[in-house]
Amino acid sequence: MPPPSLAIPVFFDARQLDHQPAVELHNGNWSDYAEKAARAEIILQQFAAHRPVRDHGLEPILRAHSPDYVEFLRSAHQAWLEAGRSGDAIGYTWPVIRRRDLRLDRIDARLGRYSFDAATPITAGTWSSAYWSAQAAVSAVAAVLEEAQPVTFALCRPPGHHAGRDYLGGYCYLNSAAIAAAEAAHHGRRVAILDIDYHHGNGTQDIFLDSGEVLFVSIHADPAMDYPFFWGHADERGIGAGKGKTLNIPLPRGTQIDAYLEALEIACTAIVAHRTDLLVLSFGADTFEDDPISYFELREEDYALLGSRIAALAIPTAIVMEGGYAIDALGGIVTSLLSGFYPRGM
Ligand code: Q9C
Ligand code: ZN
Repeated sequence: MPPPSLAIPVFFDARQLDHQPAVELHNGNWSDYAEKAARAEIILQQFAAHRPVRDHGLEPILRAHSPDYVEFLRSAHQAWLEAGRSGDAIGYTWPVIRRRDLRLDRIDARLGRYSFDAATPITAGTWSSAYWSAQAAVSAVAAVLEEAQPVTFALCRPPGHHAGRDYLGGYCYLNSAAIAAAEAAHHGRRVAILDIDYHHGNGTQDIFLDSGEVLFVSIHADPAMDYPFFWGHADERGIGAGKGKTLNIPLPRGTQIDAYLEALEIACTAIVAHRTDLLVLSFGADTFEDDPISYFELREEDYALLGSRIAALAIPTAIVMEGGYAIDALGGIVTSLLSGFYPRGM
């Protein structure tokens, strides 16, 4: 049997490595930026080959993000330099009080308007990396739609699931999973997103919260304890046409594979009930026991169990990489997950 790397198409573009912030604000200190380019390089080493990412342009991105936010992201670092600043652009004032739609020019005002945290700097290479990360996800969905691939893997980096329609945060700029899901929905598929990153995918949830177009199911650390705190609670179930199309399953710190699989069972039931015919899996490897910023206790071999349970749904699946910061372990974790999908028998 060939290794999964030969069976599952992998999408990655080298421009995704351009984005390399120096530091982030972590628990009150400036510390080394955790979302390193090396994360992608170490995962890539697991595969004999990867497929070129096709440029689908701005159209799929604009299904999930507002035009003014996209324009901000493209131009923000240049505007930062033109304001006489150096290094990475980062906001420091957020309009949380009676927020009004003011169109301000000052770069610091725009950074506050279009972000929700201070852990997500914009560098000269950020737009290029986020753009190609999103295109990798669209390419992975296109291979499912056009080639009837049962499972594809977009090696997205920077990640995307914290980014909303008009804001960045949590190391995320463009929401690759949401963009991929909207692309599939645009092609008439019934789409669900299953988000199994350690952190709640608040951006993805927010993009689809009131639309009903896409089912969003997330298993994550209880936001009462962990980032992003303000979203991901069990009572968030969707709004208006989206009522019942958001399902959050928060779990306590210290969660191990048995309890995790019980949550996954509930998630799978919802995905089947939605009559999903295309699944986007937002995959974070930060549920790993040795992740430096997270507190679940999954072992490398557990990811094969997650993969095989999701594969047993027998729903064509585009996997989109999200977080995971135990860099040396990432290759083994991704290989373990994909081994659960292979062979697929569809
Ligand atoms: N002291 C993803 O896994 N860090 N993003 C906050 C905590 C933000 C994680 C600082 C963590 C974001 C995609
Ligand atoms: Zn995460």
